Order: sequence, then C-alpha cells, then structure tokens
Amino acid sequence: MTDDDGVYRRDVLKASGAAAALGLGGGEFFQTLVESGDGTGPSNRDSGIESYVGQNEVIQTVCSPNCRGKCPIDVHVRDGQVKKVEPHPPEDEQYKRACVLGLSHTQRVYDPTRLKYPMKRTDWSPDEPNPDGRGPDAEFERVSWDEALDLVADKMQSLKADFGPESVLFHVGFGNYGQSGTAFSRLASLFGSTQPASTIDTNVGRGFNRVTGTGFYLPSTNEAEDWENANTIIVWGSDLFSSQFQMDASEVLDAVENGAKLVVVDPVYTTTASKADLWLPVKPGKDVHLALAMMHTVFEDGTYDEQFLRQRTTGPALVRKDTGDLLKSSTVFDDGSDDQVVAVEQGSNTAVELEPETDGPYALFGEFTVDGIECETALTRLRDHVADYAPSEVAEQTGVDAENIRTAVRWLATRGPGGIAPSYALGRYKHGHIFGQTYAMLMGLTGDYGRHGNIHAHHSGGATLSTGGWSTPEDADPGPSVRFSDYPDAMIDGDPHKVRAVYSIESNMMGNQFPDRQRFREAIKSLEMFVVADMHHTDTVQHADIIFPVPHWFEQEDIVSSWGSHPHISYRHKVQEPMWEARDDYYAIRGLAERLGFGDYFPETKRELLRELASRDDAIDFETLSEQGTQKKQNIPIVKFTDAFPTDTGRIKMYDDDAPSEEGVTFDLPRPLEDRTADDYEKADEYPLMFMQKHSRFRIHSQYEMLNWVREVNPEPQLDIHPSDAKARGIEDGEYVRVHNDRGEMIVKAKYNEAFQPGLVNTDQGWWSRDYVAGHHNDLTHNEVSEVGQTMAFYDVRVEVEPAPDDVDTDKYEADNPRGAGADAPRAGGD
Ligand SMILES: Nc1nc2c(c(=O)[nH]1)N[C@H]1C(S)=C(S)[C@@H](COP(=O)(O)OP(=O)(O)OC[C@H]3O[C@@H](n4cnc5c(=O)[nH]c(N)nc54)[C@H](O)[C@@H]3O)O[C@H]1N2
Ligand SMILES: Nc1nc2c(c(=O)[nH]1)N[C@H]1C(S)=C(S)[C@@H](COP(=O)(O)OP(=O)(O)OC[C@H]3O[C@@H](n4cnc5c(=O)[nH]c(N)nc54)[C@H](O)[C@@H]3O)O[C@H]1N2
Ligand code: SF4
Ligand SMILES: [Mo]
Repeated sequence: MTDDDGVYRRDVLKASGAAAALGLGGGEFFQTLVESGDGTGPSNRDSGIESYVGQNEVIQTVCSPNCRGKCPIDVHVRDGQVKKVEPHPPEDEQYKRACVLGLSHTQRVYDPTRLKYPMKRTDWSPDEPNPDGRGPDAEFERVSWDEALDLVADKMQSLKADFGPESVLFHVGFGNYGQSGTAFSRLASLFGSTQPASTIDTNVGRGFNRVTGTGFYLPSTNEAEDWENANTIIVWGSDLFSSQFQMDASEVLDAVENGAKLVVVDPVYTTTASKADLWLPVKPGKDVHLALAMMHTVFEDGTYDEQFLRQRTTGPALVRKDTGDLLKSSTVFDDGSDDQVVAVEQGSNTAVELEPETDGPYALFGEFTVDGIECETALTRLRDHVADYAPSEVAEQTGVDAENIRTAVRWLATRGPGGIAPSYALGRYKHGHIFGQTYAMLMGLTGDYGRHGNIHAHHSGGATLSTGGWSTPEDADPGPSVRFSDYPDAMIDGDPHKVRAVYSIESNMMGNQFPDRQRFREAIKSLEMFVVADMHHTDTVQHADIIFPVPHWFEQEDIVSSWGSHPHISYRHKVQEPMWEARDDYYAIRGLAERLGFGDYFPETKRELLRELASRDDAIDFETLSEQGTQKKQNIPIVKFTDAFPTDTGRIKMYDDDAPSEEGVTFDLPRPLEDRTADDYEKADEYPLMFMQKHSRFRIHSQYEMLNWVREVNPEPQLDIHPSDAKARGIEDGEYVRVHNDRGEMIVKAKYNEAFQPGLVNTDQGWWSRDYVAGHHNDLTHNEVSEVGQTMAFYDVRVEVEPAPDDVDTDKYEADNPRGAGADAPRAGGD
C-alpha cells in the first residue's frame, strides 16, 4: 500500500497544486472550489447526492494535540480536497473515539493562519537582531528554505564559538506527539544546546511519587477498559466532560451504569459534577484539608484495609521517637540493612524486618520499645496527625459539608474497588504536590492499588514508542537542562546561564504555554535569535525572527505515541502533500544537522527515520503498524501497581523520614501549605478574587482556536463570575470588564455564571491575543514555582475586576455573529 516517497496512496491528492490553483485558503478557498470546476468533477456531471457515494478516497491518519485523545481518524478526500473526518477504529475497537475538534480539521487544514513559506523578520539580521522590532508590528519577508536554514545554522555556530553551545536553547512544547521531537532532542544533544525541563503538570505526580515511587506527570492508572469495574470513583479537580473527556468520560458513565458511585470534588458545578451522586464544592486550593479529613474518617470508622497496609505499605514500620527516623533493620539486627525497616509482630511484640510484599501479623498501631529505643508505628503517627482534621473541623475552611465528606470516603473505603482520579488542576496551585502525597496515602489506607477497578489518576500512561535512547547518541555531549520556569531568568539575567537564541517547535510559548506573558515578552526581546516552527501564525510566531512553516498533520507522515491515553501506537499517513512550502520539522532538523556537521546521524527521509525508530521497539512492527494504522502494545498492563512499589522498602510510604521541606514545613506527613488563598496572601484584600483558566472543550490549548464552526457556539473569551461578585462591582451580565492585578490586565466580556462560587472567576485558556479586546489571560498569571513541586501555578492567581473603561474598542464583537461560519478572519497572529 505504501511506496517509498512518503506518500501512502498513489492517488493521493496533489494539494500543493490544488492550493496554488485555489488561492490561499479560508473562505476564499471554498468559494474558488465551487467556481473552478474543470467540467469533469461529479458536481458538474450530476448535482445529485448519489453521485458522491463511493467517490471519497479514505486515508487513515491521526489527530494528536495534547489532549488525552490521540485519536486515529479517517480523512475523506474528494476532488483534491479534504471533505470530512471520521473516527477510525483502532486495533482494539473499544478505544474508538474522536471529538468535535478532530472532526473539524477541514477548517484547520485550510485556515488562513497557516504558514506558507519560510520567513525572516525584515529588520532582523544575525549581527543586528533589532529586538524591539519583535511583536505586534513585526513584518516578515519570504526567504528560501536554504536561506532560512543557513541563517539559523550560521548564527548557532557563531554563538557556540563565542559563548558555548548552551547559549542556544532547543525548546519543544506539547503540540504534536510524533517523532520529530525525538530527532529534535538528538540534534540538541549532539550540538550540546540547553534542553528544556518541564515545570508544567508535574506537581501532583511529584507528590504521589514521594509515596509510591512513581509519578512525575500524573501516575499511570488502570487502562480505561478496566474503569467499568470500579464501584466508587472520586473525580477530584477534573471536568472530564470538558477536558480529558476524550476517553474517560464514557468509561466513567459505564461504571455508573454498573452501579458505581460518582463523587466530584470541584469548586465549580461542572458538567461532570452534574452527573455525580455527590458533589463536594471545595474552595480553591483547600483540597489537602479535605483529603486529610477523609483520612480522619477512615481511621475513625476503622475502615482501613488492614491486609493491604500490612502487605504493601510502611504503615506498620516503626518510627523512632528520638530522631523521627524510621527504625532501620541495621540498628536492630546484626545482618540488617540500612534500606530495610522494622515492624513488630502483634502480641509477641517481636521486632521483624518489614520485607516487601509480606503479610505477617505486624502491629499496625501502638508504641513499642525496641533495643531501648522508643518507637511508634508510622500509622500511629499518621492517625495522630489527622486527628486535627475532623470533617467538622475543616467544613468551614473547605466549604464542604462534614457529612458529605464522610459519605464520599465511606463509599470509597467500603464499596469494594474504586479510586481517586485527580487531574492537573490541583497541581496548578503552588504547593499542589502535597495533594499528590495526601491522596496517594489515602488510597494506601483504603487499599486501592493493584486490583481491577482501582483508579489512581486521571488517565492511563498510554503507549509511547520506545526509541531506546536514540535521542541521545552515545558520543554526544548533551548540554544542561533549564526548567521552563527559569527560562526568563536565563534569557534576561543569564541565570543559571545566558540563553541567547531559541529554536522552538510544537509550542505556543507566547500565546499559551507560559505564564507572566509580559515578562516572557521581555525574555524573548533579550534574545539574539528566535526561531519558531509552527503550522499557524500564532502569537509566538509573531515574535519570531525566523519562521519555519510546518505542514498540517494531514501532510505529515509520522508515528504517534498515545501519551496519557489509549494503549495503541498510531501511524500518521499523509493525506496530501504539504501545501505551499511547508515542510515537516524533520526537514529543518536534518537540514540544520547537515549544516552543523551532524548530517550522518540523521536518516535521509522521514520514512527511514520512522523505520529506524520503530525497529527499536520490540512491541511494534513497522509494516503491521503502517498497514493497520494502529498497533496495540501488548506489553502494557491493564491493571497497574501489581508489583512491589519502586521505593526503598518496596512499599507505599505512610511516613517519610527523608521528606523535603519548604517555608518551614516538612512533608514527612501531608501538611497543608498554601500560597494565595484568601487565608494566607497578604494582597488578598487588594485582589479579592481567585482566577482560574479552565481547559476548554472548545480548544486543545491554543489549537483549534480558528475553527469557525466551534466559534458559533463559543465566539469570544469571557469571564465567568458569580452574579453576587459582579453586582457588588456594578457589573452587568454581558458587559465588558477589566480584569487586573499587579502584573497586567485583560478586557473580556463578563458572564454571570452561578456554577462558579463567589470569590472565584475564570476565563477558559487557549484564546489567542487576537481574541481579546485587550490583554491576555497570561498577562495575569505568575511564574513562581515551589522548589518541591516545581510546577507553574497558573490557578494560584488573584485578581480584581471592574467595569471596562468606556473608551475600549469592542467593535470586533459587536456584530451579530463576529466569528461564525463565513465571517472574515481577523489578522493572523497577534501581540
Ligand atoms: N478539551 C481539552 N482537553 C484537554 C486540554 C484542553 O486544553 N482542552 N488540555 C489537556 C492538558 S495538557 C491537560 S494538562 C489537561 C488538563 O485537565 P484538567 O486539569 O482536568 O483541566 P482543568 O480545566 O485545568 O481543571 C479541571 C477541573 O479542576 C477544577 N479545579 C480548579 N481548581 C481546583 C481546586 O482547587 N480544587 C479542586 N478540587 N478542583 C479545582 C476546575 O474547576 C475544573 O473543573 O487536559 C487535557 N485535555
Ligand atoms: N494560563 C494558563 N496557561 C496554560 C495552562 C493553563 O491552565 N492556564 N495550561 C498549561 C498546560 S497544562 C500546557 S500542557 C501548556 C500547553 O502549551 P503548548 O504546548 O504551547 O500548547 P498548544 O497550544 O497545543 O501549542 C502547540 C503549538 O504547536 C503547534 N504544532 C502542532 N503540530 C506541530 C508540528 O508538527 N510541528 C510544529 N513545529 N508545531 C506544531 C500548534 O500549531 C500550536 O501552535 O499550556 C499551559 N498554559
Ligand atoms: S482533539 Fe483530541 S480528542 Fe479530539 S479528535 Fe483530536 S485527538 Fe481526539
Ligand atoms: Mo497540560
């Protein structure tokens, strides 16, 4: 079925020719199509619908932004145009899916924001970067691919010679999930450039990891097909019918149909909350208190899982009262080790080593003296610690009724298998790692690991192509990593070292990915060269010096990992040749590699690259994958956490004697620490409202922003605000408001929304700056991360809101249907 030039079907449409004939896209494209028939197309032969039946060429490919879908799709092509998109059943058909965004690619593939040619900012040159020319007023001129690649490679070489290779940063965002990123990292390693270290979405996972030994992003949970076996599901800080809905929502509904209880913990009455048996409307940032109250109830009720605690946790381990350390077996036994901890047997009070996965008659509670050392069990410590968090004690602080807290955890502890599915929202509070630690321990109490129907996080790990270290060749000397959150310091102040040039792929840094946009703009301004590869003219592209135009996914061949999703690897077949001069990232990466002296490290074609990478994964066969379009990785376990935990003891840590500390708080046990809730922030009076930017069902981050079909139902950014907060500020429903804090401001339309509790406002993320009347939601967010959690705290933000000044220009939204089908597109990119 495939031939060697990267084209899947011989009769694939020649889109570059089609594009040239039809103009540059958008409304114009469709209009011209109607007018430009050559007399042979079906529409001219017979306008009857029957004439279309069977006329479509159907090509399987993949949709893969950073949602949890990674949906294989079928693209219908007729007369040289993409006409329709449908879900494609993967090898295991129960994972068939796709959402309205993926099904609307016909509008994205022909959108006028698509980049067509390599471009250079007119007033940029390698020696005179003219940084002030970047931004809204920047103008670009077309250059050839060779010129663009020469300019970038030469500048990279001269920076390397003058300042070392780490003065160049290779940044990759979360935009694609194909293999270009693998090649990108390989070139970065060979060149020795600075590479990124993620500080997005890592908070809850890091906390979970301290307890279980796994997790960075959220830990893997049982595959979605197992969720129907759950008897209780606590969806905690996640609106699965808006984001993450791609697979999980239907599985959760299946479980509910089977009799599961659904609890939703969310400050907002979300679509998911509306399906719940019980909704706990927690105040933002107060989740640790709530989870500790749940532990309190489990201890009070005695509903902890004794066998699980003995077999798989350090609950019975002894903690020395003198030092707070766990009692080591080397202290007690001649042949003991420093890694092994000690418990006592119930009744005989004999000290024994706590081997992994053993189920002796260990005492779970009590105080004991071993070799003259006074100790108590870890579980005793935990029980004493949570004694202060009775549901009635936290009810006011958390905003949740005490009896409802008890009911929720009673369901979890007593109804058989179940679990807690948190998402990333909780990690968008500065100290969100503490929640990760707390819920991992709570599920240790209730025994929710390693069984069918257990749930530990929001999404499974999914299938990732194992490329066996290809991204870091043995003879490479990779440069240092810099955390996302440290980029501005590195670019502006040279801390930890000066970054002078950035080559960015698959990221909309300026328009979406990074908080504190004004400081980020300053960071970009301090660069000598900013190279951006994208398929659309995003806000980030508008700040670039050199633009590499990347083709739409339908014009790329790739192997796509299903990170955070289903257990298949998918093949992305080309539906059409790249339009205009757009070229796959691999084209630029290889072109730069050749110019930088690393050409031999990169196969000549993308097809060869894909073959090479697939050959490194034992669970994947290139031919099968390419023919079938998807291959289920058989080595992915359905049920997770069945083996010893990868901790020192092989057990879940119910007490951490080697815990990190921050702001005077040590996390040996989960101890609430907050940053910007009303209770702890010194500027809470000045900025009385918490500001969230929920992930929207109408976009995946900033992708699909351009879909006019979707715009008909979701035309412009809005501020969700409770009517009481609005009225107190003299704000009418539908009026434009100024949202501001000490970093910046934005002007959006206020929307009375009783689903949001008083004190909390929201603008869904993913809008481009061109969509705002003024400003942008990331003008309000900050870039402070905690040392322990190291995650950007997008929701730990406070603002004040007031009616917008009278003179703001809201013209673009005054028309009846400003961005509906057929409307004029605004200028691409933005400030
Ligand atoms: N459609 C769509 N899907 C997506 C994405 C997208 O942009 N669009 N993005 C993808 C990516 S990269 C990610 S990281 C995920 C993000 O997925 P999530 O983290 O699930 O998404 P959010 O919208 O940030 O938050 C989910 C819920 O958390 C609630 N929440 C906010 N603060 C708190 C709090 O303090 N406590 C509690 N208990 N709840 C709180 C919000 O009200 C919201 O209902 O989604 C992925 N899927
Ligand atoms: N205020 C606020 N900001 C947030 C969040 C929030 O909740 N609030 N959420 C954060 C989270 S969780 C995340 S994960 C980040 C996501 O931030 P980003 O990774 O920036 O997300 P996207 O908007 O998907 O941007 C990806 C870009 O890659 C481009 N792209 C797609 N395919 C290709 C390709 O093949 N090659 C190249 N070169 N480009 C391609 C797309 O056109 C798009 O412009 O945003 C973060 N930003
Ligand atoms: S946007 Fe995500 S869920 Fe929707 S079709 Fe694409 S991959 Fe699937
Ligand atoms: Mo994310």
